[in-house]
Parts: sequence; structure tokens; C-alpha cells
Amino acid sequence: EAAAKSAAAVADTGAPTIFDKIIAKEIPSDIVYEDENVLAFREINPQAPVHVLVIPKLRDGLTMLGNAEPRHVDVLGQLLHASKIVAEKEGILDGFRVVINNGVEACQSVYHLHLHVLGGRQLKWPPG
Ligand code: DGP
Repeated sequence: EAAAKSAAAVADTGAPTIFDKIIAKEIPSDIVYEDENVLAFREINPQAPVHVLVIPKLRDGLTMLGNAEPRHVDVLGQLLHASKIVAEKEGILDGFRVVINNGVEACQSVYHLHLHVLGGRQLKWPPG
């Protein structure tokens, strides 16, 4: 727990993140779904057989969900819809989870809004 906490103890500075390089395809990722506004790629450290990150291509201040503004409503909907498309493509529509970690206390480590789509095994509740 201490390791997880310290790994995530990074505050939101608004600085560019590794996801900019993934979006620009300057560093490789295993892309599951992509459209004009959204990119979905496999998590580097998967916590389930299916673990995909769904992100907006344009961050536009959405470092975290807690910074959402009315102008973000469309992209927030697109991210949820893309999560469903990912679940469908991955064959887990019958059971999957979508998670957003917001801030240090939720172990957010990358300050570019991302939805975790998890499935492919029996998921437990409550989460840790
Ligand atoms: P979070 O804790 O919610 O901020 O999750 C960020 C996730 O991003 C973390 O679980 C690991 C993942 N991640 C970080 N860097 C990379 C990368 O370069 N490639 C991929 N595929 N995932 C990454």
C-alpha cells in the first residue's frame, strides 16, 4: 500500500504527460479503439485480462475528472461510449468495470483524464 501511495503521490501540475506521446504515436501503444476524439489502448500494467485506458485526444484542462467543466460534457459522453465499444470489442459486455481515479488519494498517477475499462475475470466489490 505504501508503494502504491508513493507511486501515485504526484499532484496535478498541468504539465504534459506520457499520454501526449502515446496520442502522437511517438511512443508505441497497443491501440484497441480510436476515433476523432478518443484513443483507447492497453494498460501497461494490467489488473485484469482486459484492462484498457480510454482517453480524450485533446486534454483541454481535463487533467482529472475533478476539473470537468460544462464545455467537457460532450467528450465525457464520448469517453463513456467509447468504453462500451471497447468492452464490446473485447467480448466483455456481460461484465466489465469502468474506473476513474481522481487525485492523489485515489492513486491517480497520470494527469490526463483516463477511464480504466476492466474485465475478463470475476471482479470483486468493494475495490481496494
Ligand atoms: P492512474 O493510476 O488512474 O493514473 O492510471 C494511469 C495508468 O497509466 C497506470 O495504471 C499505468 C498506465 N500507464 C502509464 N504509462 C503508460 C504507458 O506509457 N503506456 C501504457 N500503455 N500505460 C501507461
